[in-house]
Amino acid sequence: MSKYDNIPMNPISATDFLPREQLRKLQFARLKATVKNAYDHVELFRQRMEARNLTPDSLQSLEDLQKLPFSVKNDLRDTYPFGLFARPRQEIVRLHASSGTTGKPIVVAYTRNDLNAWSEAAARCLASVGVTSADIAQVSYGYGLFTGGLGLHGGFERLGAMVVPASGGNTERQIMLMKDFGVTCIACTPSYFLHLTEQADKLGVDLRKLPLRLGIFGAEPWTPEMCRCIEERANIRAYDIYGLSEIVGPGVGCSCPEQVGLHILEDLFYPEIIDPDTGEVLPDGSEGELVLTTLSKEAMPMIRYRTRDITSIITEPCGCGRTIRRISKIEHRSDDMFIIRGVNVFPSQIEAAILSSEAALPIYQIELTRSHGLDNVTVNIELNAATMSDTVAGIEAVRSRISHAIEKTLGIRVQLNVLPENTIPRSEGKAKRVIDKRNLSEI
Ligand code: DLL
Repeated sequence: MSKYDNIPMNPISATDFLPREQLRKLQFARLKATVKNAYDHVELFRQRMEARNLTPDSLQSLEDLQKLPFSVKNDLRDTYPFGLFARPRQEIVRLHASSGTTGKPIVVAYTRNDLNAWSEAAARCLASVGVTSADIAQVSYGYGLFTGGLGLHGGFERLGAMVVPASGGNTERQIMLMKDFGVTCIACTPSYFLHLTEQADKLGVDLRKLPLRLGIFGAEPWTPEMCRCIEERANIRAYDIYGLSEIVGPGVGCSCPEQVGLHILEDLFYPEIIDPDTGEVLPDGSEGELVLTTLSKEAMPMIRYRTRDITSIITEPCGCGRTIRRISKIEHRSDDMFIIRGVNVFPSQIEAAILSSEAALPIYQIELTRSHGLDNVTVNIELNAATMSDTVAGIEAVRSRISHAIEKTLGIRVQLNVLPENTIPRSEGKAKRVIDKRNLSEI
């Protein structure tokens, strides 16, 4: 039986399969309308284009997009709260916001058409992994200003699935709902799902025996090793969904049953990969920073938005037949990286190493400290009852195995602390992997 036998084709997916030439025509028409909307209604975009002697008519082909200036997260902060809106207040029907690290959140807006387009985008993502109206879908992303809850909710409803709007938290109740309602599909962060599996074990609920068959995980970087760990623990297929508030929320792209990379809904979001240092556009296949341009947003068009997410465009056609291109799994952001003794380190490398060495749950936190101008990294990893040994020698053996795996991956030795169960705080949303205790003014 092929992995597509259980996935009926939904008419909503038609655009995923457009011939490339037709798709490019659609993209260009939408790009022109988007740039005109931004130029006519958003002062920041108009000023930046004028500074380069550009008008919307300067766009003669899709490639001309490269002439336009980038936008960045600070543009949303500098124009807080409503400075990037391209539509009058009366046409805006929803706001979302994403908490920044520097106090004020960034605010994003949607017209009625934007909300419809968003739920359709989320629905296309869900349809591509086989969600149908027969599914019972628990949405355990937070509802509220965060786009996760309401975004996935809209997608599932658009497909006609029966939605359980559980929101994040109250883990015991989540498990009860899953069991009592016969939930077939769950949407939450991968780290929260891992926590759900842990709690289910404690409550004596065997997730593997429930009707749960697939998970829609995203909102944070996670490794293929973590994906396999989740799939085995709950006997489900774990799919990856990507998005960011500035562009729309969840629904920018999603994996498919092939589970290699994520298809970007290219008719709605135009992807480019750039060198994060020079801003130069890189050819397909090269790793760099993902830049996205919205092609249908009315309330808040975004032109060449630098996401800080590191990925590459996959050029090979996908076995699922979709013509919209894929990006490789996003395992890190350009601002996630830290440099330890001259070596560039991403938290995801540590996660992969932990999971390659032990059958332990990847519950870990990375602590950065600085002394005498040198950065140090300490990895705290929690072992559960099954992996934790009763003897000091046993614990030391586990510690040494993980430590070696990390050293092999990073090429440097790090301090590793093995902690007992339940010492690292669990998150209901995005996991906080790195605690940065460095005083960065100390050099
Ligand atoms: O996290 C939107 C979302 C909600 C996506 C639910 C998927 C599911 P923000 O809070 O604005 O929006 O955070 C966006 O999260 O730039 C990435 O760094 C990271 N991210 C989102 N999805 C993924 C993913 C939502 N599948 C930021 N893999 C993005 C890796 C992801 N990182």
